[in-house]
Amino acid sequence: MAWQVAEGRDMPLRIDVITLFPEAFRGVLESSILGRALREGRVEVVLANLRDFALDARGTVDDKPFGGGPGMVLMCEPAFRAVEHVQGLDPRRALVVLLTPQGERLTQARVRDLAGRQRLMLVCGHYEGFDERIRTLADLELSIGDYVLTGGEPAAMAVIDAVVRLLPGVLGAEDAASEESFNLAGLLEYPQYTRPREFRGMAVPEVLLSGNHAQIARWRAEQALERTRRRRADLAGEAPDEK
Ligand code: 6GU
Repeated sequence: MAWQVAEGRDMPLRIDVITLFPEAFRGVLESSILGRALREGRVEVVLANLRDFALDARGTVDDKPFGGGPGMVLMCEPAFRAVEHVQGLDPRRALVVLLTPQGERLTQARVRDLAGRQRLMLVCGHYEGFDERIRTLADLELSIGDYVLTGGEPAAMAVIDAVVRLLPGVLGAEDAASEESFNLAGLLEYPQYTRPREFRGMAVPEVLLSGNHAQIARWRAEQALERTRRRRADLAGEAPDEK
């Protein structure tokens, strides 16, 4: 109906997480902004334990790699059973996201894309790796940076946090606006200060105390651009400074 098009979503985002460590998510999901978003029904997070989908009663989910080598590899069957079962828990088809250091590097543009979906399923890899065939379950593989974690859980938490803060009503109107103006411009934030005006010889820049809002806005824009050039020339669309 014409008057319903504004939001583009008639149910809150649902995020399913498949993990060997569901308990690791509890604290993160209860904390401040995420906790409030969940309590207010702005997002739904459903945790599934991969071990519950093992073929044997002992809950075996990993095995030795064919061809030899160190460590254990996540087996196909539990992963396929888990993803297929969880997919069926809701009529909306979830975008299946595999967390792996070999995935696409997560960016704010991808976070915006994910925040616009109806349903996500985050699958956390573990052990030394997973059977290559598990990749066929994924619509998308994501990494949160060029370093190696012992498992995908901290990466899944980072994805959840970054996505949920973009959902309607999760942050105040001011923060939502700053996401638009600054992150869309692709710049780092400008420096911020609060009381006291002077602390251990470090003074708050005069312009911020001036009450001249046009001048303050100009100073902040200059600072954001300068900071981005110095620290992240890649974001400013310039060659990085010599180290
Ligand atoms: Cl998604 N998983 C693991 N194990 N390590 C990572 C990662 C993911 N992203 C960066 N490092």
